[in-house]
Formats: sequence, structure tokens, C-alpha cells
Amino acid sequence: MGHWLVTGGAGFIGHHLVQALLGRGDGVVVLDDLSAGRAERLPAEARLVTGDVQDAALVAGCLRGARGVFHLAAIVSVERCAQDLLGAHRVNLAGTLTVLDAARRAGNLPVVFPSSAAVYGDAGERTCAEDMAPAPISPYGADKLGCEHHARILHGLHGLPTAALRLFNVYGPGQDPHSPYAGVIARFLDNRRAGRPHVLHGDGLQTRDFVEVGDVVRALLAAQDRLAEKPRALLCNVCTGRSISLLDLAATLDRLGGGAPTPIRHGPARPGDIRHSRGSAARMEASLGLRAATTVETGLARLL
Ligand code: UD2
Repeated sequence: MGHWLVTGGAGFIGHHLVQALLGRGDGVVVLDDLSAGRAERLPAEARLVTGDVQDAALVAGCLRGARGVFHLAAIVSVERCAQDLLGAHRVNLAGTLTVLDAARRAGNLPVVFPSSAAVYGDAGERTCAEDMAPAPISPYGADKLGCEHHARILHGLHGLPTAALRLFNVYGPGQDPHSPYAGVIARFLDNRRAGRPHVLHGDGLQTRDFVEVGDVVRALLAAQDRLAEKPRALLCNVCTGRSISLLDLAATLDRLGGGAPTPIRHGPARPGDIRHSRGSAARMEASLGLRAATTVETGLARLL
């Protein structure tokens, strides 16, 4: 059996996936430009190739003898994608197209990649299900939607097996709280440790569907298993189906962590912030045979 190529394998989700693959005895090649990822968190058994996913020859080289691809390399910050439109578009869309094309040329190797809840845009109070018309409101979401289309089209044209997983708000160990684009849970935990107040953007009543990184890794692996059973173009949410407000998140942290509650300040609302985000987990259960088992309470308790 050949190795797995994991692009972005030195990143937050990527390094958890690499550990899971190595843990079951699989070979792994990581392609990462280390712009956000960190080489030191990769186990020694993973072979690291430092470079750009837009480099077709490099990607082709990494795929020699491979059995499939997990394509996680991306600029994941919604804000940064809006500031650096072309740069982020090249990495997120052209980078994905480079990987899909290389996988096709290498003999239709299966490609699993994260899409995002961002493709739904602002769905109001509705639960986001895959049969809803996507309506991204950010360049990041538009590029992720473009990746989904290309994956489905290459499956139709050439039979390339692909799976696009629409990740909701992912959290867990190893998420860098100091990046300006850190997720809210990493930031709240860091505030708590440092004795700093939480700054809520707006009233704090916005809600999110928080999914633990271990569940995301299980979904990525299950998607690859489904593609091995039968070539197809899979598309599904990875979420818990439940959402909580930021105020409730802060209160839950206080309750689980004990000690003095972390004070809360309210700042201006973040421009373009989505008010509510909750996914339907029905298709994930039906097509991946998987449920996001970790509740926010359990996930937070582990992080504390
Ligand atoms: C998440 C994803 C993003 C994209 C998007 C899709 C993360 C880190 N980002 O963006 O990649 O998939 O969903 O819609 O998961 N907030 C505060 N105070 C803070 C930090 C955040 O109030 O100190 C608020 C923020 O304004 C937002 C919520 O917390 O309302 C969640 O923010 P986030 O940056 O963790 O994630 P989000 O949903 O913007």
C-alpha cells in the first residue's frame, strides 16, 4: 500500500490527521509551506516536503506511489482572504485545482478536502443542510464553493473520487490562540489562563456549531473509506447539529473551569460576522456513518 499525501499536514487539523494515520500504521507524506503550520509538531515518521500546493511538479512528485490525498492546505482566515483576494484565491482555489488535477493524472487517486460552513453564508435561523442553495458572503466561502464544484465536475468528467467536507467551527488541542485569526474557543481559553477579559464582538448572542477536531479527523478518514468502497463525489457537513451562543460558551467555560468567572467586555460587532450557524448532521450520519460524538462540554472539559 502506498502512502497518503496530506497537504497542510503541519497545520491545526492536519497534524491531528497525520497522527491518526501514523497511529494505524499508514505511511504519510506532508506537503506544507509552513506559512501557518509548524514542522516541529510533526512526528518523525512523517516525511515533510516544504513547498507550495500550486507547484504542479512538486505535487506530482509527492503523489508518486501514493494511495490517496487529504488536501488540507489553505488560507483559512476569512478576514485574510478578504484582504488578500488574489493571493488567497490562488492558494485556496488554484491550489485545490492543482491537487485535483495531479490526483487525476496519477491515476484517479481519491481526494478528500475540507470545504466550509462559509459556503452557506448567512442562513438566518435555518439549519444549514447540503440541499440548500449555497450563498457565500465572503471571498473565502466563494473559493471553497468553487473547489466543491471543481471536485464534482472532475468526478463527472474523469471519474476522480472526491469528498468535500463542509466543516463548521473546529476547535481542539493545538489551535494557536495567538494568531490574529484564532478561533474563539482558543482565544477564550487563552484569556482565562492569562486573566484577561473576553472581548465579545457585539452582543455575544451569535451562535456557532462547534465541532471537535477529533470528530473532524474521524470524518476525513471515513470519507476516504467511502471513496475506497466506490468512486463518487461526496459532499457533506461536518458538524454536531447543535449550536450555542458565545455568552453560553463563556458561561460554560466558567462553570467547567471553576474559580473566578472571566469578565466579559463587549466590543463593536465584527463586519460581515455571521449571526447564526448550525449544520444538519443528517447527511454526515447517512453517508459517512458517523456522528460528531464530542459535545462542547466534553471538548471544553478536555481542553481545560
Ligand atoms: C469560522 C471559521 C472560518 C470559516 C467560518 C465559516 C474558525 C476559526 N473560523 O469563522 O474558517 O469556516 O467559520 O462561516 O473556526 N468572537 C468574539 N470574540 C473573540 C473571537 C471571536 O466575539 O475574541 C466571535 C466572532 O465575532 C464570531 C464568533 O466569535 O461571531 C466565532 O468567531 P471565530 O473567529 O471563532 O469563527 P467564525 O465563525 O468567524
